[in-house]
Amino acid sequence: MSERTLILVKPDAVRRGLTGEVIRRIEAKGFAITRLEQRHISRDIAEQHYAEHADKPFYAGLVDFITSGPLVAMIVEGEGAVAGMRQLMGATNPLEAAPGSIRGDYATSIGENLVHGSDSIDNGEREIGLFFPDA
Ligand code: DAT
Ligand code: MG
Repeated sequence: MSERTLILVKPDAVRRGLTGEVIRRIEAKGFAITRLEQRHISRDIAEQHYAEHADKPFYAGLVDFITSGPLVAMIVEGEGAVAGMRQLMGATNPLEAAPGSIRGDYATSIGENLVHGSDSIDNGEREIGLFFPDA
């Protein structure tokens, strides 16, 4: 079934010049990028995006980080796109992410792990509604 997922190239990846590499991997896999925009998000959007983590000790740092510079937001679509993008991204902790995944190949810090991808179809639709309300 074709699905939609929200992908973010986080500010660390934009700063490091890895936006093109992330896009290349998504395209090479065969998923479609149907919306793409670079933007610097507000704290309000960041807090809504990460609302499920509001009670975690890392939440304040997470909001600071995701608003620390421009990010690139995308809607990615395709068969199994939610789980497929999680595979391309690798585990949340880059030190545990498999080599060959984006986090496994390019990151070491759990706080600055380069990419976001929705973890379920429902969360994907919620996050797409937040970033691309007209999509
Ligand atoms: P994911 O981004 O793989 O979906 P998540 O939803 O559990 O992971 O957490 C959201 C982000 O919060 C994650 O990408 C990085 C940050 N984070 C998670 N666990 C953390 C921790 N133990 N310390 C610092 N930051 C953390
Ligand atoms: Mg998550």
